[in-house]
Amino acid sequence: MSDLFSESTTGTGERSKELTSLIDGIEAVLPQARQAISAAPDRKAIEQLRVEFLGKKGKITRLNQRLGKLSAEERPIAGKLLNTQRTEITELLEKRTAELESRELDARIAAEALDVTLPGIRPARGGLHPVTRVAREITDIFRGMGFRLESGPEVETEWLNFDALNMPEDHPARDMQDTFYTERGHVLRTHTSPTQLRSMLAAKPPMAVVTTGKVYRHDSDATHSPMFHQMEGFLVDEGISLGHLKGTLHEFLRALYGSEVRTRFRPSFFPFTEPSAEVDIWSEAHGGWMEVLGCGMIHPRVLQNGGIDPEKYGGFAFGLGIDRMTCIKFGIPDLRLLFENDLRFLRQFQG
Ligand code: 2NL
Repeated sequence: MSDLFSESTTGTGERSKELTSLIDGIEAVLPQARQAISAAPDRKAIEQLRVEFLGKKGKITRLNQRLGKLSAEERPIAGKLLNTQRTEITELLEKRTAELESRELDARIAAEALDVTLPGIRPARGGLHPVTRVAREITDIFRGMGFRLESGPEVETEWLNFDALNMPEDHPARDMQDTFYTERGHVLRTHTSPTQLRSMLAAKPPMAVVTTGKVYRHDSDATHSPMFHQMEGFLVDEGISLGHLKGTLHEFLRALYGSEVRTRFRPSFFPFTEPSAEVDIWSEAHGGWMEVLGCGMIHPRVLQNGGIDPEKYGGFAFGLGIDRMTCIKFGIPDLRLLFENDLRFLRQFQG
């Protein structure tokens, strides 16, 4: 049968019964192993077969223990045969393992394959909030006239939010009912004016600045939200008059509402401007004058608090509610719709 067997027995008489039986045992193992290994479905089965054939209590090991019962002449014959069988089984296990690994890899590649020709899943398209759109439209007009855009913190010192703006301790707007107080000496800004003062303090005239952002007041109904958006602007230089204020705002309103717009300046009062005015536009749809802006010449005390010499410089300032402007522009009946973020509402302003 085996070359080893015939080689080793040439010349020297009969082989022992023990050797014959051991060789039969050894030669029976390989076909068994070959059959089992080729049928092993996975690597776990391979491991079990490795233990069954080559492990400490495995078939090959047990046959190896029987070598001790052979004579010194016969032992190498069976020993050599056992070694070649062990090597053979080891190789079979390795080959099958490699085969299974490559099959696993093929399966994974097939399972994870992407068809790059399939149409993608389109992300839903977003749009700018109508308040953002109007804020950009308005600030773009002022930027076109040479104003620069600035923003500032929403938690402000009481000093910048009130005192510096000529609103003393007993001013009604400082009342707990209107203002959200945070930690000592701080408030959620009730207007963007403190940011304007920061701009004044940070630079020297001539300057022209617009500011937009969220402001907060303790107030909530169809026309008041506790958080709303304001835009303010100011210009400071030598020799600034009410004429500059009227010209600038008239130009702004023509750019926003069209060159046919009719405007009206009406005397008013703000603590931080003197004189002060409110600006109306004529609305055919509304059948009357509609207030859109507040403005005035910056109060000398406010200029001083902004680090500007009121003897040398003058300036004008103005403010408007962006949310109100948005409602007017799109005919939105209730301010609260702007803050609910209902997609059915917001989708109407995509574009
Ligand atoms: C309105 C009116 C106004 C200002 C805002 C201002 C700011 C500084 C100095 C002087 Cl730092 N004035 N801002 C002036 C007049 C009116 O807003 O109706 N806002 C919604």
